[in-house]
Amino acid sequence: MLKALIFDVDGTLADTERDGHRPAFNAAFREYGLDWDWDVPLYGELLAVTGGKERMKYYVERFRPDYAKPAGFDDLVAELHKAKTRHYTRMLAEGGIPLRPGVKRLLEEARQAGLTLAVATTTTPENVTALLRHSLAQDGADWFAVIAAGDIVPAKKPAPDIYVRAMEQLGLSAAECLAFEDSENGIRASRGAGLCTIVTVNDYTLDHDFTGALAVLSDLGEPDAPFRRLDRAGEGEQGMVDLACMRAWLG
Ligand code: XBP
Ligand code: MG
Repeated sequence: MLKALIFDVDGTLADTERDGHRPAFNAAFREYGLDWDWDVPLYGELLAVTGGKERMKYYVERFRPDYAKPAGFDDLVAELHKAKTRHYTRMLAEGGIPLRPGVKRLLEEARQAGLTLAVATTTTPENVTALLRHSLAQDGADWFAVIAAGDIVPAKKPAPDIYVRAMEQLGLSAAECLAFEDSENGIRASRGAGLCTIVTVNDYTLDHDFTGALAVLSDLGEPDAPFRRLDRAGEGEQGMVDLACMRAWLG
């Protein structure tokens, strides 16, 4: 019995990584006088690690053996991350990043049908509320009964913890929820929490392993621009993810 939809944010609700988080990181690096610059392909590699602070540390370890870490490096990373969040939320407020095809339509339909909406993401809570306010609706954050985000669980995706936390807060079991993800780390987290998962891919995640997905799609689809189904079970299928479609896939 489907009662709630739980959404990942980055890459799933909107294509925030390449033209949102990435330039926001670079702006923070410039602000702090660092010569770090994350271009589009490098950022794709860095996405292997979820969480902005964790990603910066991974970059230094893996790509900058020349960089001499100062004493209090963790504090510097925390400061850089605050600056990055400031740049990112400003970018959203200034022009925003549009929601992906079908997202607003599905959220509206689900609300009208009385389904509960939730978020389970690695990103910082301010980033989620800014995206929902500027790209969904002024009261967009209020559409969601639960926003589970950022550091509230120590183990980030691919660990299932953030989904487990969201379901605890919803008071629902995995059988009553459906997850939406865009990445391999994301589906490992949602499947690890026992959730059926619909995947919408993006340029960074096209080649990821989505074993166990209910369906892998180009996007959620709109009436005049249907999704293309990419997984073997339904390859070639076209349509629009709505309640009837989700229920049919869930059987
Ligand atoms: C999102 C992330 C985040 C964002 C940056 O992953 O990996 O790290 O890139 O957010 P997911 P912060 O979509 O799987 O939740 O800088 O706020 O951590
Ligand atoms: Mg994602």
